[in-house]
Amino acid sequence: SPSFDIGGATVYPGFLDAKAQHAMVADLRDVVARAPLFSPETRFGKKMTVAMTSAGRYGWYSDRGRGYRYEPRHPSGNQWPPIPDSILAVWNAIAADAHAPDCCLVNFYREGAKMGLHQDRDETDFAQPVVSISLGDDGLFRIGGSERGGPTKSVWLRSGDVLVLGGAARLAYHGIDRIKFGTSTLLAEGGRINLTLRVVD
Ligand code: MD3
Ligand code: FE
Repeated sequence: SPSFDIGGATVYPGFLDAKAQHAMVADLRDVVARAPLFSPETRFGKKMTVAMTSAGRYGWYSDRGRGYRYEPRHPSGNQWPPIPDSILAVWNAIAADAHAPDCCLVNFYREGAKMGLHQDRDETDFAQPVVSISLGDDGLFRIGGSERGGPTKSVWLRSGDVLVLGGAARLAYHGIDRIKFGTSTLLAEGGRINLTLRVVD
């Protein structure tokens, strides 16, 4: 399917059909059963509005004081569950030449949740891309350059869309300004899921 560029990122609209999306949601229900969603606190002790969990060798974690980092275990003390094959298949279709991902961060946006502009730079090799998969309600994605305060562009990400962040876009500032709650029937409970596949180390 045709792709387009936004701020150096490549968007593949409708990369996943309805059947593939439902299969992925079923796999994610197993991930969340083994590694329950939690809302991390920033370094400053402010609770994030997005609920998260992870799959893979590493998971993303943050708490007051120490801030953002990757951890080999869920806060329960258990290892993160493996990344489901349905999700790895997207990486293999789009980023086959890159290293294998060792983290799939699962972001769950309930009504009113958002994510401020930030860079992802806790990984060791910025030559490795990040692949993002959107499921459920529409989300307004914003991307700028590699310096804070520069111009930004926005695009609505819809269920089944896939985004690849490579090259200069890998260090771009980006975030989710808002979601349009109730725009998709994929999730019975409503809301938006974003998966990001990453190479941590
Ligand atoms: C650009 N997630 O988890 S996905 C994140 O929709 C994150 O939940 C957003 O930003 C979400 O860190 C945006 C698109 C995305 C993901 C990773 C990137 C864009 C990116 C890494 C580098 C540059
Ligand atoms: Fe990010």
